[in-house]
Amino acid sequence: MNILETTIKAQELFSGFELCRLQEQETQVLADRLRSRKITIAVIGQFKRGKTTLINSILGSKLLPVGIVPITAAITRIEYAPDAAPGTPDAAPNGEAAAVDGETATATVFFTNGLSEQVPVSDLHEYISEQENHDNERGVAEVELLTDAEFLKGGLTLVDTPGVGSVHEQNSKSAMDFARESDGVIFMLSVDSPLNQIEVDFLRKVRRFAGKFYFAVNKIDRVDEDELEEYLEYCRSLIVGIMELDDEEAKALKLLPISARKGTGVSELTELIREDLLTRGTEIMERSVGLKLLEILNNTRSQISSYREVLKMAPNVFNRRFKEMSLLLHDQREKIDSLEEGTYLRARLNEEKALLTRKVRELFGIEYYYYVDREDAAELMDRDEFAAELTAVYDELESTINSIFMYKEENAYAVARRIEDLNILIHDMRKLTRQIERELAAK
Ligand SMILES: Nc1nc2c(ncn2[C@@H]2O[C@H](COP(=O)(O)OP(=O)(O)OP(=O)(O)O)[C@@H](O)[C@H]2O)c(=O)[nH]1
Ligand SMILES: [Mg+2]
Repeated sequence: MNILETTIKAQELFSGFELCRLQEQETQVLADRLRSRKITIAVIGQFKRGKTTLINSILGSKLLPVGIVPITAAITRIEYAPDAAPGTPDAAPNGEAAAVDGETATATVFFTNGLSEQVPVSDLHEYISEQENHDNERGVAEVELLTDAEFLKGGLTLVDTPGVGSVHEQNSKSAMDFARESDGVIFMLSVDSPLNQIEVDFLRKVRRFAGKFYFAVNKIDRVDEDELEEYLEYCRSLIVGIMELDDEEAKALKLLPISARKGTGVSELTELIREDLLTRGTEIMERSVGLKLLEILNNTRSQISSYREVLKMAPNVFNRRFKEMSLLLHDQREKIDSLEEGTYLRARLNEEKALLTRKVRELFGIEYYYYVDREDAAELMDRDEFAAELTAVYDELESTINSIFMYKEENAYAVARRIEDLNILIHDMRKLTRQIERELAAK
């Protein structure tokens, strides 16, 4: 069996369980990614290391805002589109990439409530930068930028992320969340600061999901050659330890000295990535999907175990929480009638789903999944339609909770049978976990 087949197998297993809809969806996304062969590489690192400057340098134009204070507050995905030519940059006197007109590249801002908006690239800073979108008050979930940069041709998505450890990191999807969605990571260090604990902790966690790491050491224009050598040696030994590299892997570890601002070393980095994608793109992708599948299986096992605990929950505790959930659903239903026509009701529906997801997690420790429709979020919906959809959402949750309730009420036999089913699911997931571990080890 290969990774794709194992992923499909996991998806089939999840599809048989109402409780595993989220996992079914996640494994579907993984399988689609493997089939599409589109690779995502995220630039990650502490704030102010020069991540955004590097991306601008790779794209050959100053599309994204950079600065001396923490800037990037939202995930920005950059993809190739042949028609989105961002104009010809003029030469800039200070050696930095020049600003471009920006009106011809296409940028779309996706908001957390599911709405989205096309904005001129020259206005992107209003959504991406921490100063202008303080504490993400605009509710930006993600930004998508389409440009015709040569490097992205062939299906590579490059992603700019907020600095790890910045006070603003938690505002939207964090770099860590995004690392889960990437196949490769360019990890940015810079010579003006030693590797610190936040970076060490981050690397330890993120090495569990990324199929490939590139370590870039930025701002080399600030030091002389000897200082650079010393810094590289220092980083190398730390990284070998953090990533638990064996002798062979340690020998192959490359640290890429660059100056994102001046452009030094950037083409060596892009060449290396291009070469890897050409010669071992599939392997990188499979490794990354395999690692993520492993993560999903492990998390789900613990989650299903907690669902099993709900079934075993003492009747008085369960009844209290069941009542609280029923009351919440009842109150929410009451509010439907007072909603005004003309607001973005579909976005409102998404907000309601998020609230219920949070509540179910809080009360029962179960991850309840709703599909949030971004595509349609901006479509106007009339009030009756909205009321019907929202009622359906409430009904569905109520019936799930009721079915747990019934299992608990019915008789000891039904509960035991249900627990038995879950044991089988856990057993099958263990088997798949071992399978995927074998496949990864063979790579
Ligand atoms: N000297 C020097 N400065 C650089 C270099 N690359 C970036 N900088 C500067 O470092 C500062 C931070 O750059 P950004 O690209 O905004 O850094 P970032 O990692 O994206 O920061 P956050 O988005 O806040 O996480 C800016 O003032 C840049 O001009 C470089 O190669 N050399
Ligand atoms: Mg940045």
